[in-house]
Amino acid sequence: MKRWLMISNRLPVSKDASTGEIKLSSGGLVSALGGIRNGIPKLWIGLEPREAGDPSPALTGKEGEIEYRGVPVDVGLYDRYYNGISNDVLWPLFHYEGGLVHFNGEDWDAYVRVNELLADAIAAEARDDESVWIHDFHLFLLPAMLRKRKPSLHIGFFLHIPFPSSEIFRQLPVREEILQGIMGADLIGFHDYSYLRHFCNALHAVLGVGSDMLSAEYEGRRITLGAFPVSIDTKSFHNRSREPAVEKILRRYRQSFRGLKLILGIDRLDYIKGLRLKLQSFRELLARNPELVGEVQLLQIAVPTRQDVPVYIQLKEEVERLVGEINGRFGRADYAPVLYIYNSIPFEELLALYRLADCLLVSSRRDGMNLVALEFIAAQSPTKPGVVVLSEFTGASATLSHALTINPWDVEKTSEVLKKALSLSDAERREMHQPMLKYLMQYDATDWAASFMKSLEKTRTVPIPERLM
Ligand code: GDG
Repeated sequence: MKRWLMISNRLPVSKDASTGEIKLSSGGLVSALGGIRNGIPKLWIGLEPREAGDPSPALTGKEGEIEYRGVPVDVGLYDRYYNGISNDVLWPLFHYEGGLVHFNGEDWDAYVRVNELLADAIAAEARDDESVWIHDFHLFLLPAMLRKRKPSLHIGFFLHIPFPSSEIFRQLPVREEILQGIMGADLIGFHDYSYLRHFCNALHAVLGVGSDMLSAEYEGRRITLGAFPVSIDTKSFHNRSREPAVEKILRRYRQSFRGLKLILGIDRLDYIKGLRLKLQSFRELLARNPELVGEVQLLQIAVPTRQDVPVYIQLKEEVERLVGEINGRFGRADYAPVLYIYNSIPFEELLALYRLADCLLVSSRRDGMNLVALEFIAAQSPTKPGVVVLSEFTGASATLSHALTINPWDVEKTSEVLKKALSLSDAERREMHQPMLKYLMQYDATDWAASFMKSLEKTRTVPIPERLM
């Protein structure tokens, strides 16, 4: 059986510096790829930043079906590639936050070098004709670099974040390089057709390359394009959220949240997640509906991220000021409207909260997919499921057809949708939940990966006959 090589910025595991213990990392990519169970041997290659002179061997091992192998990279170089370009240029720009972009040529050189480092490591590891699946915006240059080193490989590239409007993308000083890098792939995939459309527009505007949303011709090759919305390991989420450990936590929570309707938010504390807008909508809900004061609570888990970066520090301050303001204005001695936790929580507690909540509120300003919405649906009880209120600026809103969608910038309207969500009957909740659960059961992370890889096997870049060029 042919092996799949999966490549991402980091490995799905990390080693605790003090104890040496290997731990599975959290985050969307690990959650999606870790959920693939199909018996095909997989090797996951990712970067392993380390101090100069660190003699320890690269991290290797196996986690479920996936074997993994680290590629050591100097921490200083990694920092420029990861923080300098990936997080300070590509992340904000691809999420429409052009004002937060800080481009610098030395960081870009590091981005190029790190992509080259991975290309060398993969070329040395991969056997002829194997399929290589490259993930995300950290590795935009890798497809072309790998093709140059090993043209026999089948190279797929999948973008986990949105591809922005070409009008935004064109701002990038390295726009040609990035598109040329991606176009080294045989198959290029996005979560959603709108992202694909933006990509095609950018190809045309920047490289003058035409495409029909299905394929594009470039340097004598035909490259396949497609939308492959990511999914989750639905059955596992569904079953694990009913395990005794989760039930036990849930009983405790039901006791402490007795008599309250619960709106749940689970987000990294990132500007793309729209936490300020979320809090403003919740404030509006209470201001317009005094009868809900004392009845409804927003429980927001804000997972720390990039804690030493000024824009994230400022975001945290503003979010916490708003939490304080809402609690000060609407709180009572025995009631805090917003319960705010600046920390990540253990997986069992996350599942118990999914089951406890009446409503999940996702207010992302932009979000490639948003797996939390999918996980929430998988965890619900079929008799009295919670309702998903979902920003239309997430990839998930295109697939979760029965969620209540919001424009998070429209704070008043969002508060009305929240009120509606909290007042739905059990029958109405079921009517919304059932088709979405069915969809996720029929199309899970394994199907997502299989559909991408099947397309990749089929596409083996067809050279375009000369008479058509
Ligand atoms: C990128 C794109 C796209 C969160 N808090 C806790 C926790 N989590 C887990 C969730 C979920 C994951 O983290 C977050 O998933 P997202 O989809 O929101 O996103 P990103 O990490 O930003 O990933 C995103 C994704 O790629 C996949 O393509 O959907 O749009 O940005 O799995 O459950 N897990 C635990 N405790 C927490 O406190 N245990």
